[in-house]
Amino acid sequence: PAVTLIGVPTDIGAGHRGARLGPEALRVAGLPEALEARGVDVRDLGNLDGPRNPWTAPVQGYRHLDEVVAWNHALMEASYAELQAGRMPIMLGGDHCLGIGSITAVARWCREQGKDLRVLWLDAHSDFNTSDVTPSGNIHGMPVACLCGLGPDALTKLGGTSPAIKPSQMHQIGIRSVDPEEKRLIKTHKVDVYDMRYIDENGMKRTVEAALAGIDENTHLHVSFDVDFLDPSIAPGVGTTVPGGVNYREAQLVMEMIADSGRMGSLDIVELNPLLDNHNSTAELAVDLVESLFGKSTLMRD
Ligand code: DIR
Ligand code: MN
Ligand code: MN
Ligand code: MN
Repeated sequence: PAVTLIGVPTDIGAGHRGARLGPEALRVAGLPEALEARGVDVRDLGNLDGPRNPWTAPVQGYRHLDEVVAWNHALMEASYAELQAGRMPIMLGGDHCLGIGSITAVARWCREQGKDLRVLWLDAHSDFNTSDVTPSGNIHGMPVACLCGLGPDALTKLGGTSPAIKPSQMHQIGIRSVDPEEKRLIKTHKVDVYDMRYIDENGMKRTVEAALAGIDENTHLHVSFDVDFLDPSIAPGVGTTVPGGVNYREAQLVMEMIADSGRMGSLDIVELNPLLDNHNSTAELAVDLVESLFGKSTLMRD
């Protein structure tokens, strides 16, 4: 496989500053070398450019909307160009508002290629807020709603057509923090959510099987990995830790099962905040998990 790393050094959509350092922390943790060791052809595009974070208050329910649009626009173009070139884009975030640009690019490409896009959203949060219901105005809490057509035109129509995806294409695992009105939206739009209770009751194996049910050779699987999916005890380096998260073994199983599916075509790694990390250990864990996504497992299996 051929991948392209796209660094997007911004925390423009987040409630804490520091995720702008995520791309470099992932490189320092050895991400390019780890992929190369798996036999992957790696190209590192370096970091995209975009506006600085003005750190201002929300305006009509959105913080930094213009800057969020600018970053996502740049990312969408870069991601789409890599897909066109036959390479798998791996977006190194940056906060999760960048999922809008990343997935809009993938959705557009899949539409043109006649591929079925499915998104696996690994996160503690559903990220389905809108400007009317957001408790914070932080756009990293809104990307899934934007992708499904709920949000400002500048974000919902980033790729021309809106919505970029249907809620039925979105499958979320690890969820344990959803705001009250966001919960209502998730139910209304019937997003497929496997929350922590589902995982506790059914185990991670059955959870991933359910989230991947029905995929075939024509499926393009986009994995959007918010590092706060993981339990804070193993992944402290994120801005919004939520207790009761996915443990190391469960995380490794998810990644290995995705690798076994053979269908992953694009990946986001977001919300890593090195300023809150313990000597880059969260970045190192993320690199471990990406190795699993690319087929590393303890034993030889076929
Ligand atoms: C909260 C926190 N739901 C919000 N969201 C996220 O502000 O919308 N934290 N995504 O990572
Ligand atoms: Mn998120
Ligand atoms: Mn999150
Ligand atoms: Mn579905």
